[in-house]
Amino acid sequence: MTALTSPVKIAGVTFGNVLMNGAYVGSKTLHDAKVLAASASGAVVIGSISVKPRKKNPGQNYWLHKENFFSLNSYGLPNGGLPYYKDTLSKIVDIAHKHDKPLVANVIGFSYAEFAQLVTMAEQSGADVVELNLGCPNVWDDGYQKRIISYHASLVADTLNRIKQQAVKVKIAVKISPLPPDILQEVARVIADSGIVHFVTATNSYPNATVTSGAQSSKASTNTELVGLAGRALKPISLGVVKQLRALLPKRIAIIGVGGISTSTDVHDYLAAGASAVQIATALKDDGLDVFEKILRRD
Ligand code: RRO
Repeated sequence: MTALTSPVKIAGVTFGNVLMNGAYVGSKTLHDAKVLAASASGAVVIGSISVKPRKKNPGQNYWLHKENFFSLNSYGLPNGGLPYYKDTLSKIVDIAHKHDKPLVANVIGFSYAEFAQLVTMAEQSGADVVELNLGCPNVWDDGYQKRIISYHASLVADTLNRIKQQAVKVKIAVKISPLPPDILQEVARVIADSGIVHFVTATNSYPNATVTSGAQSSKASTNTELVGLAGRALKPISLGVVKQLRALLPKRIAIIGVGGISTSTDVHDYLAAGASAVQIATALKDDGLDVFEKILRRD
C-alpha cells in the first residue's frame, strides 16, 4: 500500500501528505486557517470565496443521517467576500506556509469576470493553487437556483477561457459535481483542451437532494429548499467519477478525490481509483480535525 504520511509532489506542488480538508463550513476565516494549518493535514484549503460577502441560507443548514449514511447541507456559500479576503488571504497563505503546507484558495464567481477577479486576488495573495468551485448546489436567488457550471461543458469552457485570457501563473484546480457519464466525458475534454488546469477535484456534493426522516433533527428544520448530499453515501459515486476521470484525462492533470472519506481504507480506495490526493469534509465536521491523524496512524 502507498504510504500516506510522506510529502508528495503533485503537478509541481509539494503537499505535506496526501490529506487535506475540502472547502467546508470550517474553512473560511483566518482562525479556521490557523486550526487547519496546525492539524496533521498536508495542505490547507480555504473557501469557498465569492466576490460579495454572503450570509448563510436561513434555517437549518446541516443534517447528518442518524446512522451516518450521509450528510446533507445547504449553507449557501457564507463567506466574507473580497472585502475580507483581499487583505486576509495573504495572511492565511503565510500561516499555511509556516507549517510547510500549500494553500489552496477555493473560489466561486457568479460571472466569468468574477471568476477572473477571484483568481487574480488569490494569485496576488500568494495562494499555491486556486480551486474553481464549479459545483456549488446551494445558491438560490429569488427562488431560482444558480446554474451549476460543471453540468454544462460549454459553461466550463467559457469559464476556463476567460481565466486563460489573463495568463495566470498560479496552478488551477477545477472542482466538479458528481457528473453523469456523458457530461463527464464532455467536461473532461474541455478541461484537458484548456491547457490551464493542473488538478481536477472530484466531487462536490450531489445537488438537489432533500431532507429525509432519517436525517437527525430534521423535524426542527426550517429549510424547505433542496440540499447537497455528501458523506458516506457519496463515496461510490465520487470514486466512480475519479476512476472515469483517470481514464479520460491526460496524466499531466492530477485528480484530488473527495466524497465519504473517514478512514485510511477510504483514502487507499481513492488512490487505487487514480487520485493523487484526497479531501475530507463531512468527517471533519462530524469527527473533528483528529480525523487526519487517525487516518495517518492507521497507515
Ligand atoms: O455553501 C454551501 O452550501 C456549499 C457549497 Br459553496 C458547495 O460548493 N458545496 C456544498 O455542498 N455546499
